[in-house]
Amino acid sequence: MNVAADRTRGARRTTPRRGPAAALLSGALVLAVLTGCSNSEPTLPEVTRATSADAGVVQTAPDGVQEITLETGDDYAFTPAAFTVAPGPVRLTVRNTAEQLTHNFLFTEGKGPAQIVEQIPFLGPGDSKTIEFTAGAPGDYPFECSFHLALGQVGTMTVSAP
Ligand SMILES: [Cu+2]
Repeated sequence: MNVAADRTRGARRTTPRRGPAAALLSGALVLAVLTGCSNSEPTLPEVTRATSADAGVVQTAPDGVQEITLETGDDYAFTPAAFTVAPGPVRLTVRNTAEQLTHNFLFTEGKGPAQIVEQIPFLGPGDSKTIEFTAGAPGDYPFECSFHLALGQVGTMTVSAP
């Protein structure tokens, strides 16, 4: 325990008891502060999540498959929201570091040059799931978390030209 804390405890011990008037006054101050706070507009959680170093890095596994890991959390974002792979097999992991939010991952229907049907239908807090698919025609493949599509949880996978 540090010295400052000890000093505070000592001071509290020697403080004379306050009367009911003082208690009422401090209660009124607390109310005033709370009322002040309630004026602020509700906002979406900030993206303060720290992303792991491996997120978004496309690597080739020993079996020759391209691997990439995306992260999401207690916000409405994929990190990174954009990445590029070469045509060929892809092993994509989505890691949900959230304590509260459940997400999913799917390629947006009817948007890319071809439909990639593999998806992660449900990714609970703390879960990490992997799908494998083949990246075919070059172009941009939009993906989304359909639970939070309205909150802008989307991204784009680009398949480069061969
Ligand atoms: Cu989501």
